[in-house]
Amino acid sequence: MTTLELFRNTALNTPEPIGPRAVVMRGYALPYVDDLLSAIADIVSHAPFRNMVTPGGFTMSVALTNCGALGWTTDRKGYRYTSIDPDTGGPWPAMPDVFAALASEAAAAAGFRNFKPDACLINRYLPGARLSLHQDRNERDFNAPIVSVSLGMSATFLFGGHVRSDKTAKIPLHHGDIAVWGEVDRMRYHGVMPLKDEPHPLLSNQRINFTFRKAG
Ligand code: MD3
Ligand code: FE
Repeated sequence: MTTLELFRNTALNTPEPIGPRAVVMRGYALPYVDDLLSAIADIVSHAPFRNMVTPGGFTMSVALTNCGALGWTTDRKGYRYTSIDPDTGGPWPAMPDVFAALASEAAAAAGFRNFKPDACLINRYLPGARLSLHQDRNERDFNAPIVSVSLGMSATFLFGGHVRSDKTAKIPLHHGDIAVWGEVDRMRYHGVMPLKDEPHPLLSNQRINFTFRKAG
């Protein structure tokens, strides 16, 4: 085994703490990439990515869709979870078994037992897209963790504190990385810096991020 393989293998098995109850697991999703991408293709064929409008009237640079019983949406009336896709008028596509299994396994590896997400928000970033500093506070259950899977182009994740003006740490997120956070880290402010145009071999000029939540 080469040094690089040893290093990668170590990184894969050792969660990297970014907060008291927040970790990044480098490459954790790599064995699932093919399954994840074919599942996404199916989801997007039923519920396409779209750029939603915020309550303040701005169109988001990140395009999104959802799968699972509940999906996160925004419009001029506010942010919320709905069981109906406002664009299709039908339910969001079901959460594929491979998604739920990976989310639950990653949560357990980070010390959160019995995580059963009912919502998966899928974000798509093209070069220049960003996510400004925010808290995830539309879920009904703040006791459950959130699991995030990154695919495609790398991004710089901003990890802040409990007040918007708190200093932020910059954490690179690469293809295959999984982040898990809960408890004392659950309400931290966070965001994503504008994506650089550095194409990925598998996903070209896209970054896709899934966040698994217990929303209902
Ligand atoms: C939050 N998505 O959809 S998840 C979102 O990459 C969202 O698309 C981002 O924020 C994205 O609401 C970031 C990654 C993440 C990782 C660790 C965290 C968010 C975190 C720790 C505490 C709070
Ligand atoms: Fe968020």
